[in-house]
Amino acid sequence: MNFYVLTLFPDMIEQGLNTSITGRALEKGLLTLKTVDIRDFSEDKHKRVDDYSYGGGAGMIMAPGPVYRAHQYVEQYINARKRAAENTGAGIEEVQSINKKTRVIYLTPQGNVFNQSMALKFAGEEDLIFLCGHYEGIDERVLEMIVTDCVSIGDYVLTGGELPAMVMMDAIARLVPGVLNNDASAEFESFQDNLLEYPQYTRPEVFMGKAVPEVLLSGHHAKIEEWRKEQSILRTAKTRPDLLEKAELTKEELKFLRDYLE
Ligand code: 6GU
Repeated sequence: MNFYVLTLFPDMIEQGLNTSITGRALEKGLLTLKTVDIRDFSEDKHKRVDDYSYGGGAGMIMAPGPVYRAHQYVEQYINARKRAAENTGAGIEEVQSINKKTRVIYLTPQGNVFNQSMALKFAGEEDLIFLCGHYEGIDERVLEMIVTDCVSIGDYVLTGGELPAMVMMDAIARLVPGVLNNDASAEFESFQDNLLEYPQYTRPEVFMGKAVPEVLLSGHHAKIEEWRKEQSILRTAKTRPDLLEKAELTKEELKFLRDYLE
C-alpha cells in the first residue's frame, strides 16, 4: 500500500505515521509514504497558497493552482514508479494499472463519514492520494477536477485534514497483510460483525482486590468464547444499540439479549 499526502504540514504526517505499528510497517516496506508540500507549488513570490473568499465572509481559501500542480506532480510520480516496476519485470497487473487514475481522498467535514467498510474498500487499492485542506477549505473548482472521494471522520470540526488523513491511513494500514503481528486476520475482528470488543485482562489475577472473571481462568475454550460473545453483546447494547441492529446474532444470543433487556 502506497500512501501519498498533499498537505501544508508534511512533518505532522511523517512524524505521526513513522511511529508505532505504522512506523514498523514503513520500515518493512509493507507501506510507503510520500508527503507533498502544497506550498512548494505556489507561484507567488511569498509562497502564499491562500486568498480571500469571493462573495466575502470570514476566513481564507486555498487557491486552486498549487493544489492542482501538487496533484499533477504526484500522479506523474506514481506513473514513473509503476513504469520502473514494469522494467524490473513486474507482473501484468502492474503494467495494466499504469493508466488507471489513483483515487484522491479529500478530507472534509462535508464528506461521507468514515467507517470500517470504507477502510476495507480503500485497503484494496495499491495507491491512495490524500488531500488535506486548511483554512476555510479549498477552491471548489480544483476539487471537482481531482477529487474522487470526500471523507469526514465524524461530526465535529477540526483545524485541518491532516489528523483525519492519519486516522484513515492508520485504519487502512492495519488491514494490509503483515502489518499486524497477530495471525488472526484484522478483517475478522469483532467490530466487523457490528459488535464492540469484549473486556480483556492480563496478570495479575487479582489487582487491588479486583479479580479476573473466573471463566477466563477455566481453560474451557467454548465457555470462554460464549462469555466473550455475551460481553460483546452487552457492551454493544449499552453504548451502541444502533450497531446491534446490524449484528447477526444466533437464536441463543438473541435470547440472552432479550433476557438482559427485560
Ligand atoms: Cl475530514 N476535516 C476537518 N477539518 N474536520 C473534520 C473532518 C475532516 N472530519 C471531521 N471533522
